[in-house]
Amino acid sequence: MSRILITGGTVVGTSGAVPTDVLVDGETVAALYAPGQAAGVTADRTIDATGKYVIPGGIDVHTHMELPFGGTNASDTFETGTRAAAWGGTTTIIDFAVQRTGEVVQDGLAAWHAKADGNCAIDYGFHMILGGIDDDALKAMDYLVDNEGITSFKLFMAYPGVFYSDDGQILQAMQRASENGAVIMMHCENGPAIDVLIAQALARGETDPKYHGIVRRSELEGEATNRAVVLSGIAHCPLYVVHMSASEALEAVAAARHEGRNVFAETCPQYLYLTLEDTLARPGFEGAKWVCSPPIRTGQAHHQADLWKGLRMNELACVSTDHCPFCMKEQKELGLGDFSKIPNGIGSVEHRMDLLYQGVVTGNISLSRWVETCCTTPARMFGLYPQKGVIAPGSDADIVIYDPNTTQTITHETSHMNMDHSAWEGYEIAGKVDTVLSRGTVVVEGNQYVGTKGHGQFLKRGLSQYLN
Ligand code: DUC
Ligand code: ZN
Ligand code: ZN
Repeated sequence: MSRILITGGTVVGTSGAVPTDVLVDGETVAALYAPGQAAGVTADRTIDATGKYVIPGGIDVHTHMELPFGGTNASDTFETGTRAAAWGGTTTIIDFAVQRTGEVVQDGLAAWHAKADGNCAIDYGFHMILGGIDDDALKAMDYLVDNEGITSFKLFMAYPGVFYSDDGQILQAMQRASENGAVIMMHCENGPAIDVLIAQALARGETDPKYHGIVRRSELEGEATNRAVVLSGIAHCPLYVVHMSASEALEAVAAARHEGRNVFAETCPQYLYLTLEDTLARPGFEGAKWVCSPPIRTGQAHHQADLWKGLRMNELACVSTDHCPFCMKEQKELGLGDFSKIPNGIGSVEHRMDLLYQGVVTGNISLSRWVETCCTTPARMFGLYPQKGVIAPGSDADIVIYDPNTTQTITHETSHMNMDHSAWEGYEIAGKVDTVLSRGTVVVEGNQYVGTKGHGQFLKRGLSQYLN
């Protein structure tokens, strides 16, 4: 295996940015050198990173490749989605394997392995969605933690009839997690109440995409988040609230954290940058591009400012994408004339690192916090650290060389996700991914993808290291 010396760059970690040369030997980082100290070091290849940041590869802990949802399948396969992730400086994803109601958990997991095995450009792990909690599913949780490297389980307070669990089921799964050490990840929206509001809106003839954002009210995300926090307190289990979009939800998590509870949360770029008025409310059916749940919130309230503050204050631990792409043609179009039938999801796996870097440019977060929320904390939260999430001797050489002096504009034509549009069309980005290494192999350089399908390996994860 080859040795690569990355010289002249500034390594960014959670505690700061320091000019450092990095030696990669085979699949791992071999050594770090202060400037000038690597003079006698031999390598097969030297990469000049002068003027650039050298950061740990991004970790997106919330993706849905090929998810069957809303009568169709998310349009990125593991092959196309992980390649797009690599383009954008993400070198690990954690996708959600699915147990539907009535299915055996291990069968759902086997189906997900079959989709991903041999197809991925970068390393990947799985969380498990539990859509049917019964005695067998509870036993399966122990089995997955002990044997399969799956240490986090997602439950849904929304989508009755699809993924929904009631409060009793949720409490039982949380009690099991408190025994086996797993993290419970929660989709916090009050689904039964939302379904009533959906039916009432449709009966009034309110069928356009914008009503998706109106009926899925932020109070119902706040209420569900609070309920999840209370239930996890009773069960004494760690709780990780996924894709947070609303101030009311942040308040519930912040209050629990203030009490010292093991309650964590993530948000996603769409909630930090997009507003209902600019997206879902566009004329005609165009708003369908941005239908996701929880929905993109109104710009008239202060959700975005609160989420940025939450990121700065560690009330929000991670930024993921909830990458769940659907094309307009034949997919989003399923909801023409009925917003509730539009498949829920946005594709962003390629743009997360760039989009969050804009928070550094605008002063909303620091350079270190960018790396912490997008790379390091995701690894620690989900049992991958220090193999992933840090540039240190012995860690996997998942490395991104990021050029802060190049600008780019996001367009569908220049993106690599398997979609017929971009939710980020026209977004100006200050900064650009220059070179990406995945376990010591260069997979992106010189504006080319040079990786291979099947390079990515399944990661058996340990327990969350945030709890140790
Ligand atoms: N939200 C989405 O937008 N898509 C997939 C599932 C989810 O919870
Ligand atoms: Zn969800
Ligand atoms: Zn999701």
